[in-house]
Amino acid sequence: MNVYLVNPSHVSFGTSVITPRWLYVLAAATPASFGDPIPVDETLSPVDPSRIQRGDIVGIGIHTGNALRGYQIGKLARQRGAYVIFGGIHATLYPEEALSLGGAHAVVKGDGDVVWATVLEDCRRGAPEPIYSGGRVEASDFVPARWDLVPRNRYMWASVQTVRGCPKHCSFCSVWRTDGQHPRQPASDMIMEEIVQLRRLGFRYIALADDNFYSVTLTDLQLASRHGDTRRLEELKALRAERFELMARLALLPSDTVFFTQITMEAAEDPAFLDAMRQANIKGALVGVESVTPEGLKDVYKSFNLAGPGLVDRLRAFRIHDIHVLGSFIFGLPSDRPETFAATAEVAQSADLTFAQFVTLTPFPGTIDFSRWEKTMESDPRRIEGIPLTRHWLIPQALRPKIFSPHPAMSSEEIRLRTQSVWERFYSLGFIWKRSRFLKSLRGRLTFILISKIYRQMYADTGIATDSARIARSTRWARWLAKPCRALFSARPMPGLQVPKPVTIDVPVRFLQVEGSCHVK
Ligand code: B12
Ligand code: SF4
Repeated sequence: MNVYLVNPSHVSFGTSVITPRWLYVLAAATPASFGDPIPVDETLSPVDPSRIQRGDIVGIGIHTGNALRGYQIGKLARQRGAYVIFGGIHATLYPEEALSLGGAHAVVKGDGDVVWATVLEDCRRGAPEPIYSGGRVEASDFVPARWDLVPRNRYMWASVQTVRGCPKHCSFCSVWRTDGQHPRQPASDMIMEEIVQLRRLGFRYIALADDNFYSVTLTDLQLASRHGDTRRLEELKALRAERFELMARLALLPSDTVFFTQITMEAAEDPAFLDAMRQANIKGALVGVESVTPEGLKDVYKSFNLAGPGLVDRLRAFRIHDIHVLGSFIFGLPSDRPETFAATAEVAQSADLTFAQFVTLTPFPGTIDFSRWEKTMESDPRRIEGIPLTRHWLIPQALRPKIFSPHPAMSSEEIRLRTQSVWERFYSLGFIWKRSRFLKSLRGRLTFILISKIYRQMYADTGIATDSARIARSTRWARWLAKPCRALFSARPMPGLQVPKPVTIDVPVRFLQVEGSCHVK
């Protein structure tokens, strides 16, 4: 009996950007008595159904974008007599769908780290339950990934997680609802062991698959202090101290290690934190800028971001600390107007961003935006292949429309075209060349141009492309460039590398003026 873990994708490139972390976490959560699970990442190559035998167990992890392909695989595997188990964010939100359309015997809702072993045992007994609640496991129960099973020389970046959950509540995001608002940070020992294992294997680019690396803000500390909430204050200070301790240990790794994370722009308030990031070789971060207007920020419940000149200063603060920013912007917010596009392009250009992405507001399941949109669509009779637009992920890929939230002042086509023109402008040769000036050598600058163009091209699939011809063109382009690009990211394996020892640190804390007294030390 084999255990297969399948990451579905309708396109395969032979090579991929980031390791799908869940594959290697669930592999590690598989008890030894089941043997080594077989990870299959379809972004590399499609699953071969003929290898699946009666009695095998096939675990399939889905997000909304790859759910339909996951269901195809589930049905195929079930026809071949395997037990089929679904998990992942989409299965967590729509367990019934995987059971009725994906051939699932069982669905795991939430984290798989702990419950996976029970599911496997139940399958072995021939009695899986339809639904398992994995819940939100404590950070101390996070399972470190089994990187010994990762195929060699296929990925540019590996992925390690240092925090699950985010205290914010942005309207377009499902993370705070599924992963919760309490940051769960595993001990630095586990994180360091994984990273060292990856360096031993020849990875030096590591994406931190974090929801929000800046888990505690100075405002959080200030509020807890002001409310006299000592317990909360101590908890927050401990979380903050853990961040600094982790970063101090990351700084002890070989200096050519490159980390990339996701973070709110609030971190710009905290130079000590940015300094620690620089020392830890966190060279880049995705920052959700979302909107350059106060109204836009309000639309998405993100008023903790800044707009106007303060915004440019905040973004530049990262660059001043040598942290490159991938700025993420959303178009199609209710308060957006035609002039918002040019204003956004201007900010993206003047804020020293290294890369930027411009996405259109998409109502993802599990979000506040989705619930609202679903309600407004109740009376919409439109169907594609009999499927209502509110279940767009079930529409075959070739016919699937790009979903736009209805806008009070612009048509979807206008939003699409204007978004496209901002992409074209930001990634025009002249602007990329200008942005590459932080690199000294001509070779470095030319490589930067190549990477910028690849990024822009690859993004066409998940970002703004709407017609299948364009997606096919982008896919061909990306496939052609993927291999040479991967070579840029490969590194010499370091089999002898040891895990840096724990460090004791003094957590730098700016004194906060709280109604005349300084509470936080
Ligand atoms: C890192 C990350 C990325 C990275 C890397 C993706 C990759 N290849 O791994 C990048 C930046 C490339 C990325 C891109 C995108 N992402 Co993303 N990403 C994340 C993030 C922050 C962490 C994912 C992760 O690795 N977690 C660590 C692993 C261990 O956790 P996990 O995947 O949840 O798996 C656990 C459980 O779900 C469960 N489980 C998972 N699978 C299975 C399977 C079985 C059988 C079982 C039993 C259990 C199980 O057990 C696991 C261990 O507990 C999540 C947020 C989140 N908190 O999930 C968003 C998230 C998954 N991304 C999201 C989105 C929207 C995207 C994009 C579409 C963004 C865009 N507009 O382009 C693209 C899509 C890319 C693609 N085609 O896959 C959404 C998905 C929403 C949805 N309903 O589908 C999320 C939830 C963020 C959000 N804002 O809401 N992403
Ligand atoms: S978008 Fe970012 S900051 Fe907002 S809730 Fe999601 S993870 Fe948190």
